[in-house]
Amino acid sequence: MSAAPRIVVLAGGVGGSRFMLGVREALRRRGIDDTAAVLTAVVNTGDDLWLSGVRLQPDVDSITYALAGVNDVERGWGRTDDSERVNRELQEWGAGWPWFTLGDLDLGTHLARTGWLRDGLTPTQVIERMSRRWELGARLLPMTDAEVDTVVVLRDGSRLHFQEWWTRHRATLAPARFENPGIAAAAPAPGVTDAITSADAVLLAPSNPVVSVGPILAVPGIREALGATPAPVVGVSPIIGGRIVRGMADVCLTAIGVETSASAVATHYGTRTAGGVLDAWLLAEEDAALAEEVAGRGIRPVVAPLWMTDASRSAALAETALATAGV
Ligand code: FO1
Repeated sequence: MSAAPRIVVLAGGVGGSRFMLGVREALRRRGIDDTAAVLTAVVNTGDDLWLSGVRLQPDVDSITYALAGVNDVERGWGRTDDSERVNRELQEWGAGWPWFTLGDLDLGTHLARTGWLRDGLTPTQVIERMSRRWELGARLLPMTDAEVDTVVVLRDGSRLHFQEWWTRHRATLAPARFENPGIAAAAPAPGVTDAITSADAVLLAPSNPVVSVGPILAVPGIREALGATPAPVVGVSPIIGGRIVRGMADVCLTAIGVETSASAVATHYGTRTAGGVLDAWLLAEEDAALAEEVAGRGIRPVVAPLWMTDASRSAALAETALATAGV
């Protein structure tokens, strides 16, 4: 392929950020300077929430901050070198959630976003505007402009926002299911289906299959675009050696009846030849024994090192994903 390949990544927060950094770096190593012209992330917005009058988009912000190099790498969310003066003041007022920290710099992002939303800009337009501040080297699109924040329904029928379940209860309350109210009537954000159907490769980041990639696939039209695209669709397992890499995805998988294994997640996504979304699946070397099972589901297994512990490993993984897609 002579022209730079057009790549679409379906992405959640931490796994999505690291993988996007890897794909951007892999493209740069191929001599592609204007990566923003060819690399698009379709980002989960199911984690979004309103808090203290501002709109938060955790996965969008994680990816933006990571690509800008201003993210708090250790914590996995928010800005590096942030302070919490405003947060303490909010606590004094009894506003917001005592278990949920809003950093001062991060709050600047939420205030700017909320102001523009109130001015009538769509989330897509706000993200486009926010992407201009830094050289991100990628185009970020929300999966949808509709508000479809994830609700966790517990076994006793009570309902709570995903962020309360995740950050306050650390996913210890057994969920019966996850819902995204309004998603059945939501549309993909402008540009999403076009990006997928005109891509040369579509990659599923190693993000939470249930609450990150799940909501993206649940937006009517996105699955169809994945089914229709001539581009190969390659997924990266978020499970390494039978364990989740970080976060509490295992609880989410158990809730929807999927085992925490690289092959079970591939089976959950399914093969494109039978209404699923995958052509190929990258498994960790630790899970090489599961490759045959994945192949048996009609998905091409590719065994590769999956740990994204530094920029060079992330780039190598991204290069393997691109090569698997034939670009
Ligand atoms: N995660 C936490 O565990 N505790 C927090 O106080 C917290 C604050 C926070 C603020 C802004 C933001 O964008 C993300 C934040 N996160 C926090 C991360 C977030 O809750 C989740 O890790 C993701 O939504 C899951 O992908």
